Amino acid sequence: MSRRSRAMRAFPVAFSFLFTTVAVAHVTLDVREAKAGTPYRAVLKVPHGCDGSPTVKLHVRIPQGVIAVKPMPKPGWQIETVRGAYGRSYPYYHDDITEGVKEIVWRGRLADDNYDEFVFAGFIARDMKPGPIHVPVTQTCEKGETAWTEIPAPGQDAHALKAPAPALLILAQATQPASDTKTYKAGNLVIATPWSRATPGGARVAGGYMKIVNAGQQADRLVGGSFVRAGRFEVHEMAMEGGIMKMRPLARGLEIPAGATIELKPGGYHAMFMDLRDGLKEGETVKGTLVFEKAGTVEIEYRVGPIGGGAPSGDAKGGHSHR
Ligand SMILES: [Cu+2]
Repeated sequence: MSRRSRAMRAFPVAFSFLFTTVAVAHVTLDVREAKAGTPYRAVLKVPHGCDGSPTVKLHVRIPQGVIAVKPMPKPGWQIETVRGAYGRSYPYYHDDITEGVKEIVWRGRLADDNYDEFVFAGFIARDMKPGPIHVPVTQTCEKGETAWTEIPAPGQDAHALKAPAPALLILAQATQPASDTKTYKAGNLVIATPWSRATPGGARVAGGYMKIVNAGQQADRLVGGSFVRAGRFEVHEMAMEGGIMKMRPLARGLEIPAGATIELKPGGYHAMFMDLRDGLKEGETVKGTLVFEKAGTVEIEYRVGPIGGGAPSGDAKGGHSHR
């Protein structure tokens, strides 16, 4: 490097030292707060290499509770992901998910005097407890490596650490809309609190959930219906197929035995809205119909809850109640 360029570089370095905190020199997240139960776009900022050596690899470990992770491709960089079991199931959009991306590796080259960002999208699990979580990152350079994996002890200032892991503060989940116990009647059937979930961008399907109570002496059958925002409506069940839970349409509809309460819920029976024309947003209500073999057609409204949210009334989360 020439004398001249060295001199020119001295100025910005001096200024950044005066006007910004030490943390600028670390690998950090651009947005450092996220609400439980909301999508999160993680932007990892890489301000320099390892002691002057260019970065050739960034290895990111996804913390527990950050689910449905997808890395954003970067021109000039190769992406590798490691998938694995979450060790539990998380409600997410239409289904419950139990596995996903747990590690991301970017390979490429970033000169020490350049800055770059590495992005992944994910979702903060609905039941994440408020408080800090950490995203350990290992930065490998042509010469050397920095493990951004130090986690401050309770009460300790992260600035005291040499190579702190990028931190993200989880905030309490967005408040659920007030429980709405709207019911609809069709003959001897009562349909309670139909609901759906907000859809991530571009999704073409959504699930419809509710409780159906048959107060009559005869069985009935949910054989179809409609959803104003969807091209098609189907009634689905979840079934084990080769060790994997899969959903499939119920060709003869869903039986509602006399005296029984059938719950349509994530991971179980559900209405399936297909060919969605536009996404569902939290808080809106969307009209539809249900068609029963005996009770006929009934108009209902679905309340749209958050992505990955549960039933609006807490009691709807119990086990199957139809046997
Ligand atoms: Cu389905």
